Amino acid sequence: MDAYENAKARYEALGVDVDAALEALGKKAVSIHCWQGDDVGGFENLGQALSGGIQATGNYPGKARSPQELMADFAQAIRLIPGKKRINLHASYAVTGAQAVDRDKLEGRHFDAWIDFAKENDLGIDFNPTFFSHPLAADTLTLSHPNEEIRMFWVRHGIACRRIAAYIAKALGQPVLCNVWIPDGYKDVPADRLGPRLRLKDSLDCIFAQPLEGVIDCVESKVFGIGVEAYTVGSSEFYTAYAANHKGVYNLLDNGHYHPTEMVSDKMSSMLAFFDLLPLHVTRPVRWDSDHVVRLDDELKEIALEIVRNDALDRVLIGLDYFDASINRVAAWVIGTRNMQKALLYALLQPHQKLKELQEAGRFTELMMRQEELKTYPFGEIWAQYCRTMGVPSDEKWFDQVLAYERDVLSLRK
Ligand code: RNT
Ligand code: ZN
Repeated sequence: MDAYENAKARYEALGVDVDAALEALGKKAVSIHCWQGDDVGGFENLGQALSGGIQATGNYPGKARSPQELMADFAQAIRLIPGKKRINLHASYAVTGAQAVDRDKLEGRHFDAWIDFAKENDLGIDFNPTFFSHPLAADTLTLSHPNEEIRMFWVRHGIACRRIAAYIAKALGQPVLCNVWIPDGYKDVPADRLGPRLRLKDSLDCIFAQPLEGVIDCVESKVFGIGVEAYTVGSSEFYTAYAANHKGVYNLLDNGHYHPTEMVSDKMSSMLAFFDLLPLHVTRPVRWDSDHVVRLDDELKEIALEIVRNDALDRVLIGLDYFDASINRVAAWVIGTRNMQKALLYALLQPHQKLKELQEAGRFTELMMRQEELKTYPFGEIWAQYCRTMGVPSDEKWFDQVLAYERDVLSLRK
């Protein structure tokens, strides 16, 4: 018996349907963020450093400097990633040619190049308004800004972006997730916490006023950012309550956006109990919201387990969100995305019904024993088989292609 058949037989002895697991994995799209390719730079040439309390550190050579380069790099990455993929765009990646278009004036047509790219590469698209790296976001205040003119500029940006998302959804014939994350907050102890939150509430009401076909709206909370350590307007409670009170607006969980001992894997079921959809930003926080490349670590597996064991593959919208400028950026995409998929497969290969029954029956010794034994089941052989059937390298050999791409393309960028 070959290694795959052998591995399959071991899972089947537990009652796991391996073919069904592979089929489910092949159907589940992962939304890959475009911004790993250029350190969240975008194409606007506003002369703005990355702002909003987030940071990409490192200076590995070869980052994409234009839409053409970013698309080529992304296309190279997805050749090495099995299964269904989406691309997650930010408004700052508009392709406007020689003409500069300010954020509140952006239109769907400025994303035509991305729509073509998505069609050529069989990708879905997700979208994000960009509330940072802009002169009017210099105070780290946007939708909660006390200055009405500035606040309304950002409201117009939010509305423009939802229209863009609807335009893309129509062009692709499938829904687009449109995610609002704002950096707003204060460095030090505020004198008024409620005022900014009421302004944010009003801004969101304006942005979401019109229902738009094909758009799935969501809001992303955060605990703190660099330079805004004391107070974040869009906190977890704020957005959870906002989404609960606005049908059609969902609460996105980014697993870098909580205190380090809080686990998103533990929050997901609470969201699933009240919302039909749950969007995620999967990242890897190292001591803070550092957005390191996603590794196949315990929390990633636990997140995947929550998706699978709650039968929520269709309800949880998986997006990645990290940006590491210290390593090859194409490799960063491939490593992180393959890890997300590996975690899903790991979760799909567990006898969940049996494990739940052990919990219900209070048989915790056996439950622990089984959970631990499962960790050393021959999951790698099943993953390799999945990659082979999807026509991508099944092991570290994919890296040869990244090295060749670095030699022939990335290293020529000066
Ligand atoms: C920031 C949020 C947000 C951004 C991207 C670029 O802390 O996680 O999602 O990372 O929109
Ligand atoms: Zn995020």
